[in-house]
Amino acid sequence: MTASRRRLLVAAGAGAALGAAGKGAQAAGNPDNLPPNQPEWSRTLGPGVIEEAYGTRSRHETAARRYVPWLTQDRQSSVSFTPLAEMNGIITPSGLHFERHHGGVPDIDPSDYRLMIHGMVERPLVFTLEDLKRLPSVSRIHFLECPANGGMEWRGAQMSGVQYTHGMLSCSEWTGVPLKVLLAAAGLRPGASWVLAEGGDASHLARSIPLRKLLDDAFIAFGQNGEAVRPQQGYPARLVLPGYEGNMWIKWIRRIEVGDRPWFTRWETRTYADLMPDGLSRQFTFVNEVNSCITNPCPEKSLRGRPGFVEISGLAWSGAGRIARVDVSVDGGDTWRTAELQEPVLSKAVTRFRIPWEWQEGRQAFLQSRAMDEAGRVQPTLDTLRRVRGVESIYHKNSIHTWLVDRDGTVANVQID
Ligand SMILES: Nc1nc2c(c(=O)[nH]1)N[C@H]1C(S)=C(S)[C@@H](COP(=O)(O)O)O[C@H]1N2
Ligand SMILES: [Mo]
Repeated sequence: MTASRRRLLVAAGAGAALGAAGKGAQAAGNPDNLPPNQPEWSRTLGPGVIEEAYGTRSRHETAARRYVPWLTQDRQSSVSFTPLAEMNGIITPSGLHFERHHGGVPDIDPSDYRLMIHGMVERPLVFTLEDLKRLPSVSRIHFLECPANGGMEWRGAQMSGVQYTHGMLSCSEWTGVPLKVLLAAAGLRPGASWVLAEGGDASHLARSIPLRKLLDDAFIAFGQNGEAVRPQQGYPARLVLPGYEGNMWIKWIRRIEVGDRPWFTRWETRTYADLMPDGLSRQFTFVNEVNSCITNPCPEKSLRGRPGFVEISGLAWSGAGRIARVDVSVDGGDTWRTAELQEPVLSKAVTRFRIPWEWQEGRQAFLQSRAMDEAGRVQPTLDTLRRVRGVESIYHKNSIHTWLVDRDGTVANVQID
C-alpha cells in the first residue's frame, strides 16, 4: 500500500463515520503517524531505563497550577489553584496540588528538622524526622480544602473556570504518625483540652485545635502520594487533620503546645472567621461542609463542536465523612437525577461522580450538582446560604454551583436564583 493511498483512507474515514474521533484525527500534527501507518515513534528505539532517574510527565501535557494576579500582591503570601478540569479519578498529583502559604516555602534540611511537644504534658519531647519515621504509621486518602475555596463568589459569579471557583482543593494519600501516639509518649496532664500547632515557616502560622481531634484521626505526615511530602505541602512534615479546614493543616510543623483553652491567634480571629450579617464574627468552623463541583463539562471543558453524548463528571467531598449521594440537574435545579458514585468512596476524601447526558447543539442547559453526606448534610442553594450567612464572609462557601451551557456549547460560570 502506498503512502498516498494510506493518507486517502484516513481522510475518508475522518470525514465520514468517525465523527468526533475523526475531528481529533484531522487535527493531528502528522498524518503519516495515523492508522493504518506505523507511526514514526515505533520505527526507532526510544530512550532506555533511568534516562530520567526521577520521572516527569509527557512533554505534551500542560495541566498547571495557576494563580490569579488580582488576588496576588506578592507570591510569598498567595494561592495557586489545582486544575480540577484536568484531573482523573480522585488523587491530585503532587505537582498539581494547590499551594497556599503566607510566608513563602522554606527550604528545610531534614537533618535540622525538629518537632517539639510541650505545654501541659508530663514529658516535653523533641522528635527528629528519623524518630517520627520509626513510630507506627498510617496511610490515608484525604482531601485538603482551603476554607477560602469559592470565596470570590459570594456576591456574584466572578471566576472564569472550575480551577478558580473550586481549585483550592486537592486529595492525596498522606502517610505519617498518629498524634495519639506522640501525645501518649509525652503524657497528657489532667485538664488538657486544646493544642496550638505552629509552623516553622516565616509566617509562623498557628492554630488552636481541640485535643479530641488530635486523639481521633490526626497525624503528622511525612509522606504524600507514595513519596516525601513536597516542599510546597510542608516538607519534611505537616499536620493532617482529616475533614478540617486546610488552614489548620499546619505545614513545616515545628511545635505542638498542649493547653486548656484556645489561643485566639490572628489566624482564627482576624482571618478564617466569618463575618455574619449581624456584625458578629463566627469563629472555629473547623469542619469543611459537604460540597461538590462539575469538572466536565465546565468553562475549561466546553461542548463546542462536540454535540451528542457527554459524561457529566465531577468531585464531591465532605469533612463530616463519606459522600452518600450526588444529584445532578441540567435545568438549574428543577429536576434531578442521581449520579453514580465511583469506588472507592472514602471518608473525608473526594468522591468522583459520573452520569451520562445528551447535549443537543442549540440547547441551553444549567448544570448543577448537589452532594449529600452520610451525616445527612445537604449542599444548600446559594440563596439559602446567603440568607443565613450574608455576603460579607470570604470563607466556608459550599453552595450548589451552576454552569451555563450556552447554545453554541460554551460553558460559563453563572449564578441563578
Ligand atoms: N506553616 C504554615 N502552614 C500552613 C499555611 C502556611 O502559610 N504556613 N497555610 C495554610 C493554609 S491557609 C492552607 S489552605 C493549607 C494549604 O496547604 P497546601 O499548600 O499544601 O495546599 O496549609 C495551611 N498550613
Ligand atoms: Mo487557606
